[in-house]
Amino acid sequence: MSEVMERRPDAAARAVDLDAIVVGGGLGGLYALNRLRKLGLKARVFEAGSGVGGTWFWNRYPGARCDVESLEYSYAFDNDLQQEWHWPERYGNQSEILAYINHVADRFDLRKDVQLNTRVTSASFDPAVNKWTVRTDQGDVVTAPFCIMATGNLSTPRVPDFKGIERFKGKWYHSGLWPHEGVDFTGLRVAVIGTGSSGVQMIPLIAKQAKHLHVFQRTANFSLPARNAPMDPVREASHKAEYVERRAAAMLTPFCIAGHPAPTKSALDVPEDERNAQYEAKWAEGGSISFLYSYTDLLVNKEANDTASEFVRNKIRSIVKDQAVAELLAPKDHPIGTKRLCLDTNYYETYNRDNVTLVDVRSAPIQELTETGVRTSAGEYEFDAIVFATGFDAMTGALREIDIRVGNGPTLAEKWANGPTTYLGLMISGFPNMFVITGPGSPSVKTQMIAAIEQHMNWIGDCVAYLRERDLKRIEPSQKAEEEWVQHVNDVADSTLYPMANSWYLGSNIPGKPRVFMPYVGGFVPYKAKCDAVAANGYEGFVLSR
Ligand code: N01
Repeated sequence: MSEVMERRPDAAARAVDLDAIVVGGGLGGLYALNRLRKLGLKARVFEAGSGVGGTWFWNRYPGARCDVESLEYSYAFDNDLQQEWHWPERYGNQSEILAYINHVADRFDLRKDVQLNTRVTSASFDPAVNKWTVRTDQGDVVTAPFCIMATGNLSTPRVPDFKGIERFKGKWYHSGLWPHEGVDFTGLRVAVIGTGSSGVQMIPLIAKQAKHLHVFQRTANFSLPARNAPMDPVREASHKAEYVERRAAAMLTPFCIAGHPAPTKSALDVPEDERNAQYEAKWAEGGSISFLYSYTDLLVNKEANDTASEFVRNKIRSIVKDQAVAELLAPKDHPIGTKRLCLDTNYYETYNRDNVTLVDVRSAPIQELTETGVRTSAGEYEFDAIVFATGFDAMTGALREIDIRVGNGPTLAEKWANGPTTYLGLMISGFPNMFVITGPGSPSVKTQMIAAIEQHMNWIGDCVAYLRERDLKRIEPSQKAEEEWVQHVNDVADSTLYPMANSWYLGSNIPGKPRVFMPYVGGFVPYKAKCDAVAANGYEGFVLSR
């Protein structure tokens, strides 16, 4: 960690005027800083954590690993960077990805403009001077014409408000706020609550350490084997030889990941044995994208999806020895892929261990935490440690926590009381000169996130350059353009099976959150084409002014 990062300037020295303020020092914020610097802008990043890395800084739970392959899940903006970096495994784990992000921060000398340990508390736009004033919990007051929210999609961890949580005498943890020194569960009685991607990754590893592990499952989730392995040097070399072409090819896929030939057939147009052989091959290969890309219609046709869902249910039944447990683990309430499809290493196998018990909290919900553990409507369980793998206030949580307003107008949280509205997921009408990286209404979490970040920030950089070249001081979407985009995002989601699942895509994991499908699932290609056309047409749908 550099000296510059740790130095805490005094309050007076911190009242500064910049060209752009970036909120968040993860993959989005760091790339934003790099891009803004290339335009000659003076920018500063504010980051709440004590290090850069965002998601990969906070999520240090056992088994934390990306579900996109490491050769894909990295920045594309600098060919030397992608040629030089060596990923040791097929999928990067948390510490490898964090090391990569720190390497990027050093290599591009980003740290001197990143202020750590600083949480942005408010951002207010003064229409008289067309400037944002951002305040932080460290007393900073910073002004700039542009504010870029790189606040992340899964950055507001959520611990359910269980009655009695303060009484619990053991230790509790959340996957997204994991202690840096790690946690040793050896010999302990442990509960994991939640079976999303985080739970599915940590459960096999905690089971190996704990005296006994109880997994509290409310909704069974589909998971596929990741088939992680050490990086194959031949594969790495051939990938690197074609890196630039592969990145370009990725931009022509729905999710910005190259190497998976587009499906050509409906699942219903092939005989059952051929279909199952196809699923079997994908299961053996590992990875979620390739599995869901087996046929054209797995995410739009329930009957087609049933074939894939049933294949995976049968796999669960074949792996888990106790058939009652297998049936509980086999999801029946949503089509495969409509909640984030998990990738695991020995997840279902873990339920064959003698020291692991699955607790169904759908039929017998958790009522409260007690001094010694968890009480459900079916009984009481004693624990030394409880792990909440209960997810995040996704996509809007981090933005709603900041007091964002224009003049004396309503806050962004108030504007979004009935669900987030944006134009292209990039900007919000009524909030000029504030850009969001991978905001709701953009493909974001339905793509390779780093590619989505780069596409957004390149668009934002071009937009800022366009305004500055023309001495334009202000940009915001028209109400009409925003309404039409929101309608389009909803129409596209409604043409798929996604709304059939109660997922964080819909905000349904947060009590009281409006049920609105947040990511754009029309695919990256049409989305980028729309963004590019909007820019080429003089920022169509936006109001630009002096
Ligand atoms: O969170 P989740 P996550 N009582 O919201 C349960 C990314 N990610 O941290 O489904 C009992 O998916 C909840 O149950 P239900 C990835 O995009 C990626 O696991 O709401 N249970 C669910 O089982 C992912 O999708 C990677 O009924 C409660 C779980 O907690 C996203 O982050 C790794 C409960 C939450 O699952 C979020 O994943 C990790 C309650 N009161 C994360 N409240 C990789 O790249 C919630 N639950 C591999």
